[in-house]
This record gives sequence, C-alpha cells and structure tokens, in this order.
Amino acid sequence: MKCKLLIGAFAALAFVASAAEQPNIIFIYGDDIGYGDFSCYGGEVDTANIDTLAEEGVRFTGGYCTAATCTPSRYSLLTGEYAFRNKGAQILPGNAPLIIDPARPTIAAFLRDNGYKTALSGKWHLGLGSASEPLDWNGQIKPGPKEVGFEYSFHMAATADRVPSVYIKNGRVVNLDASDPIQVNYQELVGNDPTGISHPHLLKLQADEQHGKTIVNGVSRIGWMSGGNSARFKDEDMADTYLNKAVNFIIENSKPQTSNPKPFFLYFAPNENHVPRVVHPRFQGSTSLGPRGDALAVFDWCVGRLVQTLKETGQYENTLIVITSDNGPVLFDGYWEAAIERQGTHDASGPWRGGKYSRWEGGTRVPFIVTWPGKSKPGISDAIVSQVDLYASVAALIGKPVPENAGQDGENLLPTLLGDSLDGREYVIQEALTQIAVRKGNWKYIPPGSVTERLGIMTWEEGSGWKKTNVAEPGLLFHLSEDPTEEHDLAAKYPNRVQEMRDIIMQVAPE
Ligand code: NG6
Ligand code: CA
Repeated sequence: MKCKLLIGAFAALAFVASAAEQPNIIFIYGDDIGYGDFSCYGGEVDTANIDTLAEEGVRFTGGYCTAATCTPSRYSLLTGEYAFRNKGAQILPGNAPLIIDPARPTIAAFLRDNGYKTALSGKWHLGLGSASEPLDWNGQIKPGPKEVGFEYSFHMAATADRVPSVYIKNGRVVNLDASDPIQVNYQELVGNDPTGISHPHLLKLQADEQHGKTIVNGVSRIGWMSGGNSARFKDEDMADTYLNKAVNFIIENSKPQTSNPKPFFLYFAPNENHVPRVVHPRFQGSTSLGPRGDALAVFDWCVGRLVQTLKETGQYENTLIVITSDNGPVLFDGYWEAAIERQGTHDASGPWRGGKYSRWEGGTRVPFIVTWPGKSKPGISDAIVSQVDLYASVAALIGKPVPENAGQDGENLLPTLLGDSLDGREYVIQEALTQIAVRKGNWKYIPPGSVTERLGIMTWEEGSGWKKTNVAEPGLLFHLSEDPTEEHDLAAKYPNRVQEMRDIIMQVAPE
C-alpha cells in the first residue's frame, strides 16, 4: 500500500505544546486485528465509524504494538516498557498472577494520580492475584486492575477462549452464587462439567484439542473450570456488555460537576477479533467474511457507539482517541469458524507478511489511528510509532513528567500523534514469542532463531498449520519498501547494515 504524506512539513513548526490541556483519553484496543482489517487500511469489511475517525485524525502506516501476542503488547501499552524486559509477559493462562508490579505506575495509575477518572472495560490478560498465594475466585480478586490504577474495572480474566469464563467487576466475579463456587485448573479436570473432547455433540463451534476443555455457553475453552454457573458469560452478549460499561462510564463522568470536575481515561478492550468469534445474532452474517468479518463489524459498531456517546455528552471535541490492536491477525486460532474459507480477497495483514505470533511485519505492524477531533491535523503518516510511546506522549499531553520508575522505553511522540510532525522513532523493536526483530527506517532485521507463521488449518488431517522458518547466522535483512513481504534477504549483501541493527539490539535488548 503506497501512502501519501498529507501532512505538511511546515506543520511541525506550528506545534505548540499544549501542556495545560487535559482532554479525556480513550484507548480502543482491538484484539488480533490486522493491519489490513479496517476499510481505511484497505480491508473489505466496511468500518465506516473507524474510517471517519481516521479522516479526522492521523492514520499511521508504521504503527506497532510491541509484540505479536496479547499479554506482552498490553503490558507495554500500560507500562511504557518493552515487554521482553519482563520475563513473565508472555501469553498467560487464565489463573496466572498479575505480572505488573503494583509499585510501577501504569499509565492508568499515572493518569489517576494526575486527576483523571480511570476505567477498564474489556479484556485484561495481565494476570490476577499474587504469585505467593493461590487466587480465590470466590473472594476479593487482587491485586488486579484496581491495584495498578483502574478505579473502575469490568473485565474477563484472560481471553474469551480461556477459563474462567466470567466477568469480574471491581475485583469480584459478577453474579456469582456463593453456593456454587468457582474452581479453575489448567493442569487437570476439575468438577463434572462436560468438555469439548468428552462431549463434542454439545458444541456450537468445533475446536482443536487445546481448546477442547470445559464447555461454557456451547464453546469449549482452554483450561477447566467448575461452578460459577450463574456467572458464566455468553459470548454473544460480550461486546454489548463491555460497550455498555464504557458508555455508562463516559456518561457518568460527563455530568456537569459543580466541584472538582475530572477528565477521564477509558481503556476499552473488546474481545473482537479474538477467538471464539461468536457474535450477537444481529451481527451474524452481516459480512461476507463469516464470523471473523462479523466480529470486525461489531468492533466498528462499538467505535460508532462510543463516538455517539461522546457527542451526546458534549465530550467529543475534548477527547483524544487511539484505536489500535494488540497483535497482528490470525484466521484459524483453535476453532472452526470458516475464517480461512470465507476470507475471499480480504487480506487481514495488508501488504505485510505473517500475522499473530510472527516476527514478520504482520505480527506487530497494526492499525494505529489517533484522533483528537478539532485538534489533530488530519492526514496519513508514515512515521514509526509504537504503543510503548503512548505513555510518554500522554504525559507530555497533560504536561506532567513520566514517573521515574515507568515508561522508560517510550518516546514522547505527541506532535507526531497529533499530526504536527512527521518524525517518528528512529527504530522499533518487535517481539514475537520471546524472540525479537528490529526495524529502522526502511530496514528490517531478524536475528537468528525461528520465525513463526500461523497458516491455519482447514481440517484435522492438514495438521497444526504452523510454519517455522529457521533463521541462521547472520540473520535476515529486508528492505521493506522494496520488499514488503520480506522475501529477499539482503544480509550477505549489506553486512554493515546487519551490524548496525545488531548494535541496536545489543544496546536496547542485550539479553
Ligand atoms: C494461544 C492459543 C490461541 C490464543 C492465544 C492467545 C493454543 C494452541 N492457542 O496459546 O488460541 O488463545 O494463545 O491469544 O492454545 S492472545 O491474543 O491473547 O495472545
Ligand atoms: Ca491478541
């Protein structure tokens, strides 16, 4: 995709730091949404609400999450630290302890401490409870979002495909009946609930073995749970549920306040486009791409409803909105949803190679849209920006220093995010399944190790659908504008360039 630079170089000169302003801030964090998934990035599902925001703000072609899976990217977004620095920041089971040290101020804690009302609605997947004692799902669940800065939280523990399949509100499982306590186990069966493997005829969605454990709402999950029947969620209602909490939070914090009015920070992290893609019946079949396309339509609808709420409450022009995704796309990820068969000519990764789990570009180069209506200078920017930069940029926005023990890997790119500058990062580190790569300018270097691609499976017989490329010394070097699909290795031709990239890695990520 060739992108024109619409932002004038003069605009950079016009930037004036707006330290006194403290707009509301909303992060809308998609799950497994690829670079090519929104229609403003060339996707085939109509995402008109997102496209409108993109037109009013800056749409980045070089926007990155820090990793090609969820937990590390979310960790970086909230802490401003590259996730490879925290060895615990890898895909977590649903009963993992919290991996953020409560002593480290997340962006939510930072904003709370600087006068913001803070809320999380959606996916968490950063662990709950402490490592020293087992978590009691039937009591107060902490430490969790509240202890790292979210004054209000409504979320699931990990992913929709992992138990416990319940919502947690402010540290308590919602609708829990004390006489039916919850147990969670990732090693062995607990209780007598049917599983996908033992009772496949009960499933509304066929799953692979890994996703073949306890059945909740006709969908088998990763991990076993028992009890908590009155608390179990319905996948079909999940988007509406999270959205309603977000909408209510906006309304609640937009009421005319006589004293101490506060701006708000909302971290809205819906399940879409993660598996299982079981959307509400009113969206089923709404696109030609099957459930994966329908889930994109749901995501766009949520964005539209948030924008509508901001307009109705008079907050629209006073709100900075970031829309991005936690990792690249995946079509088959454990459930037979016809995502591969129905994708047609839609390319979820856009022009890039690979997707979720991958060090190829498609793993971490994601949609990235920043809009502050009326304040952004609209345009398309090719600057390299990373989600790890949001912390330092938000700090600059509200005119406060980044706390000493936080945000150290981020850069203040506020002028770039608002379209006042074309300058992005000099380089960005990309992580996939604990291995890293680096992009600098047009160059991309993948050190020795392996590069994973999830090709997807159509049938059991076709096997796991993983493709692993083994990378030998001296690694792989690509020129991204000439070779966006990373097929022509130039490492042997440009040893100095390889060395330069290795030096960056040695400096930023020495281990
Ligand atoms: C993987 C799951 C996948 C998904 C992913 C987490 C298997 C074989 N696959 O381990 O289905 O749940 O974890 O996705 O178990 S993420 O977006 O939260 O990182
Ligand atoms: Ca994800």
